[in-house]
Amino acid sequence: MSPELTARPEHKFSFGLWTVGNRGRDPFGEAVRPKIEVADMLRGLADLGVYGVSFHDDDLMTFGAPESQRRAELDAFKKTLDETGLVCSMATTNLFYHPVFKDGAFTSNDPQVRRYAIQKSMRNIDVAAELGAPIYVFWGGREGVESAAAKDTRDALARYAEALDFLAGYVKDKGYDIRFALEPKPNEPRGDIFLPTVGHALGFISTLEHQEMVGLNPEVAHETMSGLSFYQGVAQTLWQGKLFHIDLNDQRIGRFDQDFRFGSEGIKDHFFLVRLLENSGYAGVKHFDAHAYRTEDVEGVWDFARGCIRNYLALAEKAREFDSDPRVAAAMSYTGVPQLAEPSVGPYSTEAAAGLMDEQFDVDSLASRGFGIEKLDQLVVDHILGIA
Ligand code: GLT
Ligand code: MN
Ligand code: MN
Repeated sequence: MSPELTARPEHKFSFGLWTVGNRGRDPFGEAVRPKIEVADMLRGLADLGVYGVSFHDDDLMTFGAPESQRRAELDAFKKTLDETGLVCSMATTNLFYHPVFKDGAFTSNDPQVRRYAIQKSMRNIDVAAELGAPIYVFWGGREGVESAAAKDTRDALARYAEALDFLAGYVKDKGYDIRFALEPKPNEPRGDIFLPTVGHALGFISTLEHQEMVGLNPEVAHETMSGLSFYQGVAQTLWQGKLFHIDLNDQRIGRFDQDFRFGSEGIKDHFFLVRLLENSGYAGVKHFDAHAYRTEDVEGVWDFARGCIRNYLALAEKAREFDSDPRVAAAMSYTGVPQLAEPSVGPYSTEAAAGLMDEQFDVDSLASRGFGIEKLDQLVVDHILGIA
């Protein structure tokens, strides 16, 4: 195997400003790394062959600063995007950091906070449109509760939907070419967060007024925190045509949100994930929402960023090798993988139902079959370990 393990823009990798910009603060300790200037982050990312960057309003333009200063910060960002050739691939609102959002943003019990959160989002949607960002993410980190006595969840979900309907109306009214992507997370920073998993979010989207313009931004770490299979969540999201964006990182089950370097923990899961993304025709960006270990200095930050890319490209190469191995095709055929793509009964008709009723099944013979999955899965492991 001789994969080229460095990125080119056509791979469509992206990073958030807050990822390489993470200074290692955690609830128990202060920053351990110096601030990297936005322009230096963009240059560093462009040098790695990255395609895009994403930002929160407050990453880019100083919160509460006069409009003239915010405009200057935005113009400087646009200039560096032009110089580096990077694309602004996603934007989002910081609705979690300022104390005003301690009880939530779109779902705060205080209607004035809710109106402010929607206004803050509208302002940054204008910026996203100016920068040409096609995706606007909503991560509702503060949308939740510690005590279920504090909110009627049904009201909270109604307010959440109301805010998204309003903002979708704003995008349409302005004629912006922007789609929304909701990012589920089960907990942290709230005790319980609304829309905790991919499944909850997919169900919620079907209640929205402009549901065609709302999809998901699932994150490896968040689904894994719940002990759920990220692969299965992404596969269903793709099947429902709702994979608008994806947050790639790594995580151990049952821990806090670790946001580790992509591919540093669950290698087998990530093999299947990368294979799915590569084979599905997913055309969006592959967005790394992760950060370097707190032990690292600035050099370690760039090692971290290179590692995310390297692991993705290596797994993509492994997936291609796996899919072109004739032993894999034979094992899959034995297992019946291609047969699952064939309809079982076809669409309902009275005749089809009568035909099925008349059919005789040799249940014992059907039950005696082995599916050969041990052999197939060992080929997966052999390919990942490089011993196939
Ligand atoms: C925050 C969170 C991420 C979200 C970002 C978008 S902010 O860092 O942990 O998972 O994707 O708001
Ligand atoms: Mn994320
Ligand atoms: Mn996370």
